[in-house]
Amino acid sequence: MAKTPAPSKTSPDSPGILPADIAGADIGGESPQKACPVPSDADLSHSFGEVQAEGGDVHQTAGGEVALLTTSQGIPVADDQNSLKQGARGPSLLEDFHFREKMFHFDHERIPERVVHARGYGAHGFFELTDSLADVTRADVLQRVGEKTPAFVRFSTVAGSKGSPDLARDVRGFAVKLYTQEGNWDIVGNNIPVFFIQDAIKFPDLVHSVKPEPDRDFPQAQSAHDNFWDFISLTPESFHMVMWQMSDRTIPRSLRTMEGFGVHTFRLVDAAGNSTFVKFHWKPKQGLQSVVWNEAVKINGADPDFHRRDLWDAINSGDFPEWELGVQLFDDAFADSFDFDVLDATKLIPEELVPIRIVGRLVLDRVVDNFFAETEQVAFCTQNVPPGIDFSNDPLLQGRNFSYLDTQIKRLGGPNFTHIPINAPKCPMAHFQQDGHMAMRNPKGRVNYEPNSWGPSQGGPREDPVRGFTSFAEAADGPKQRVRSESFADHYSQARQFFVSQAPIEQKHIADALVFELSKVERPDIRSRTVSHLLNIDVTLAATVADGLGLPLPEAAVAARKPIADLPPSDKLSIVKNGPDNLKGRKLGILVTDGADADVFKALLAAVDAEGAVYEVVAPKIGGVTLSDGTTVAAKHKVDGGPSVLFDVVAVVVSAAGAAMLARDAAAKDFVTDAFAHAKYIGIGAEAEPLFTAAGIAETDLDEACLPLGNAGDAAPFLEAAHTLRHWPRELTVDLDAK
Ligand code: HDD
Repeated sequence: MAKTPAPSKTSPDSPGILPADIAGADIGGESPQKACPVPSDADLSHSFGEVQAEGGDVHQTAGGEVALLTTSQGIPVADDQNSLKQGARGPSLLEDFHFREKMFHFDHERIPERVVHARGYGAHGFFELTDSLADVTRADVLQRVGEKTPAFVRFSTVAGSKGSPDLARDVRGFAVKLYTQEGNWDIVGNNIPVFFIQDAIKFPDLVHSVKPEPDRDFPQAQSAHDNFWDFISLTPESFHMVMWQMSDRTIPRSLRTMEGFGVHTFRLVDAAGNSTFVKFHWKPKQGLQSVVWNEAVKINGADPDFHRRDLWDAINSGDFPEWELGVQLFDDAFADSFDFDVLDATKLIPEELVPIRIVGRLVLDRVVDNFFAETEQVAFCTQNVPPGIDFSNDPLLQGRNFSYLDTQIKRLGGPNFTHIPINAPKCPMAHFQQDGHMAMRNPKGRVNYEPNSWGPSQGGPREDPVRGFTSFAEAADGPKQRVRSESFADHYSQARQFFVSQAPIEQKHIADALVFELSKVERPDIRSRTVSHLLNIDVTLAATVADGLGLPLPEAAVAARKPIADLPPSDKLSIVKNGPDNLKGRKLGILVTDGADADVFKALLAAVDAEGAVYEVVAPKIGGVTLSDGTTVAAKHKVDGGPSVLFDVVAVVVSAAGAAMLARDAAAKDFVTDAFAHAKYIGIGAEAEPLFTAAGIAETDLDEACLPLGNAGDAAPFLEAAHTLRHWPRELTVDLDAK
């Protein structure tokens, strides 16, 4: 008879959490004051305490009191390591309700990802009003200066799946939910103030074209393919947005360094029913900043979570990102006199024409407790507006108002998604809606209809014609027809205005991006048709792109409206002209080896601190290095795990032996060649030269953004010089397209 092995068990008490002080080094591998807090025992017992409060029992272990593990029916679990079997080596038993329940729940863990904006990252915060808009709206949230309203924001890419990389060239969603005292207000915007299409009926086509092609299911998170450019080149109205998409706006350095826009024209409505048109803007206090394309491609490999990690780290270190809320207010007279239709979402109103009034600030100061519960389940709907805010007739907005509610029902499984805490209003609410899947908030009593005659105490809520939402009484009349208004017909003038508003280096990036994208398009006729539109925007741009593709210059596309206007440049449309002038919140990467100059290293840390910046140490071994004075420094990254693309500014502080060793290491050479190619400020320690030489950067290549770090006194001036973040003239010397 075969021997039956003894049943084995592993301890359910091993928590798998490492002690917080595991590094044991003198100096940490990253800015110590910025490090994410490691959960303490107290934090953990707190969260277990909450589970316990929901009905869990407690259980004594060697480590103290913990919550008792139960099934979701509350039945205490004795063994969560082994399924129930007929004998130790026998068949598993259907009777094992604990196994079946656990597996059933796991099998149903996923919900459909969003059809667009699937990859996103959210955080909590607040909105504070700094200038009352009581003069133009009755909206409660916009009345009292100094009042804070809880907020949740979700940033996203559009085309990629939930697991796609953060640095895809893509529009970023910027969706804000304000939990006002008169209901939730969702401003579901993007980081670009215009959109590809004018009518919502084209949205499924636009999205189908940019998503992976249906037969092969690639490319993922890319617009660089035939279907997208086929659709775009047949949709002239998209070309203004295409200019933005091909600019560095779609490869932001951080979610914290992007603007947000409500895009559409909305209405503010006062108590007397008067309406003022409004466009919403979020202006980052951190300044605008983007990466360059070659960097974006490499960041996607080095850290596909670059943006979410950045936001998480910033908030957890107390560096709370902040945006100002700006409004452009205008009346019918302006709308009538404006060159474009304010209902056309492919157009913006330049700030020079209607200045922005700053009325509030949005601060993100708390990360989520649970990604799924909050970021994944949050449901934004453009239709969520409180009394005092209303829609315009923009046909894109009108269509969105249907789509968002509809999609949430599918995605979150039923009409009760407003019962999920992240979606529930934080003000009182009462209505007669009832039942449905997963109803969590169930009214008591007999009455579930109105009117009823059960009196104030039993009869339930009643409407209030004064406090309640009333739509702006806009008169509308006209034949039913499927038409596009003539006033939407100018597709190129603002595209041209955007292009001429860019700094020369930004114009070069737009041309490079177009060449890159179209070089991935297989059909020459699609490339050519795209360039035919560019000819209506800027002849030099079109010629540069055609040349970059090796394509004969086609005829210009026929414009629906002529002449194409030569609008004045608007500096606010450029990133470079609106960038930061300091290093606050920026990251220095310091490449070190054993024996590196301790004085320089410590002076760098002090300078980083003074700048309000952060640093991370990159070293040959993750265990760290010993500096010239014997101080040990833990590394945050091993050299090949910490490429320079992860940093805004880099410094190389190495010993002579260290430089000689790194000069033979491909990843270390990439560290400096990439930093150089991406026009970054580089601090060069006294012994570092052999690494640069080995990387192909000769002494004669070094420019004014390659600064010496010969002694401790060089550290602060180096970081001071780096305030502009990039030395753009260098790009023209390292890029073949520019030569
Ligand atoms: Fe949309 C999601 C922004 C046009 C239909 N959209 C979605 C999100 C943002 C935007 C930020 C993600 C929200 C989140 O984080 O959960 N969408 C925009 C902007 C648009 C726009 C700024 C143009 C001005 N969208 C648009 C149109 C339609 C949709 C024209 C359909 C008629 N959008 C959706 C959607 C999504 C969505 C299918 C997918 C997931 C979701 O709503 O919750 O309903």
